[in-house]
Amino acid sequence: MLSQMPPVVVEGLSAAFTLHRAWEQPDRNAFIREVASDIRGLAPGVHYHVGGPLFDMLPNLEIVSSMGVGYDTIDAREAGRRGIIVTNTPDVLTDEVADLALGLLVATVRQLPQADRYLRAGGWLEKPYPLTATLRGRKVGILGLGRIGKAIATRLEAFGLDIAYHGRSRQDVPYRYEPTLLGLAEWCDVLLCVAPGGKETDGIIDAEVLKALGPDGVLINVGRGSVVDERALVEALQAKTILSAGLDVFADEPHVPTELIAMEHVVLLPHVGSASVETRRAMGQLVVDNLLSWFAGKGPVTPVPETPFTGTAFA
Ligand code: NAP
Ligand code: 8YV
Repeated sequence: MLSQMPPVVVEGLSAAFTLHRAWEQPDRNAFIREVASDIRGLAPGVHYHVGGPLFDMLPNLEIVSSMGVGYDTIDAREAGRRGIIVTNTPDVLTDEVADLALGLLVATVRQLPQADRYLRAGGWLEKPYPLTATLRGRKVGILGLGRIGKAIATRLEAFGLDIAYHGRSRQDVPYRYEPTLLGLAEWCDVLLCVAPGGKETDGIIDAEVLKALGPDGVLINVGRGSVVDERALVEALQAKTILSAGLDVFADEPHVPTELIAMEHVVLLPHVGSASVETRRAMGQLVVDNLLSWFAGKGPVTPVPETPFTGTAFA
């Protein structure tokens, strides 16, 4: 384990395997080199890049069990080339993140955190809180209609809002498909990003897309911060060429641009989409289950597409 993970993972892995706790060592890299030949499974934890250089250090590595559905910090293609399995934690967090996305959308459009701050500061004693924008009649464009995107769409239907989506392919769903992201931004006035990070999506929500979203436009991002060109977003918000943004994810977490922090008309969350006790426990259990299953010779439970299981688990 490279960085400290929740108790369910530490305890679950310690009970079944020899767990090397790299995060407790004064020199993590020296420690990894020391135990390298013993390491057959890796539970990296968060904020740790796992790719070629680390694989080079671990000649007997068979499986990387990552916590989180997004695995943009892991070079899964390189793992695949080397015959190393990568697993993630899909599905168990889908509804939790979708709930958070809807909460963030309402909070952003109706200014819930700002209104809370207003009351606490005594503003209500002076005069009512100013009227806000509305969610009514809005058209929501979802970038990334996957598991979480679909769970968000179901909730948006209940809110009575129009829905369209963009992804690399059209799906058999009752929502409008926009073949380009720019087309989606032109159509909608809420752009909701729940797309994965990585090279393919890096900065695709750029100045042009934000301009297309328009002056009443709201950006909600629960996908990855890297998908948004943060400089362009700051400029669009400062110039008010878009109305507002609700962000759960940032390009360089936990660092958030000071310009965003200084703005009153945005809602900022510290990457809490899946952060309930129950959901984090379920994610952690799946990290453990992938390793248990693999080393019992039954294959991984949830391998990522770049490293499909071909029936050669070690017993
Ligand atoms: P998923 O089922 O794999 O869905 C991802 C969707 O993104 C797919 O519909 C895919 O559609 C689309 N996509 C992939 N590459 C794209 C590209 N280059 N351009 C446009 N669309 C693209 O994954 P999920 O379970 O819904 O999770 C989605 C993401 O949410 C994760 O990768 C993670 O980054 C983020 N997430 C955030 C939190 C949080 O706490 N805020 C929690 C969980 C997950 P096509 O294949 O048709 O392109
Ligand atoms: C986690 C996430 O906060 O699943 C993801 O992709 O972004 C979040 O659920 C993160 O992976 C840390 O475990």
